[in-house]
Amino acid sequence: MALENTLTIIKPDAVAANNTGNILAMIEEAGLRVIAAKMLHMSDKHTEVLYEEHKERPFYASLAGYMTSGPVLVMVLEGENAIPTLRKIMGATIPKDAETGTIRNLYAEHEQKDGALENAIHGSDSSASAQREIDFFFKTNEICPQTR
Ligand code: FUP
Repeated sequence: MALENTLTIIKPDAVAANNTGNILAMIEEAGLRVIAAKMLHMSDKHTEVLYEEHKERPFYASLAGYMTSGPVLVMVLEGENAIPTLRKIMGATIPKDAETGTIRNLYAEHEQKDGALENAIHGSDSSASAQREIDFFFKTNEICPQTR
């Protein structure tokens, strides 16, 4: 078991639907701890950096429109195997394929709107991505690891 940090974003659809607390409860129940948090309205630049690997994909424009459509809650989570633990409770990228009881199954729209896939939550997919994403959204002194 390894103590890891990962980055999560509660996306604009889930914030707008007032599901922030429900999703946070699932994150905490999974044994993950919030060690940094901020609400922000993502810009096109934020989206480009977060989703740099998707920049050339046909869905990028709808993804950027979605991610900049409303405020998000960005957090650093700490826990044993935090990266796969979060990915497991998120469920599959496409909400209608997400396993029953996962965050995307419970809190994301199962039908795509205007081609945009709105799936409630982001979680880093590897330790390299987690480090890159945490460094992009947070300064070192904004991260508060557990001390008691
Ligand atoms: P995930 O790691 O589960 O967030 O999935 P990806 O990195 O593959 O996708 C990132 C985001 O791109 C998704 F959250 C939604 C969007 N996307 C689409 O809109 N259409 C697709 O076909 C794939 C991804």
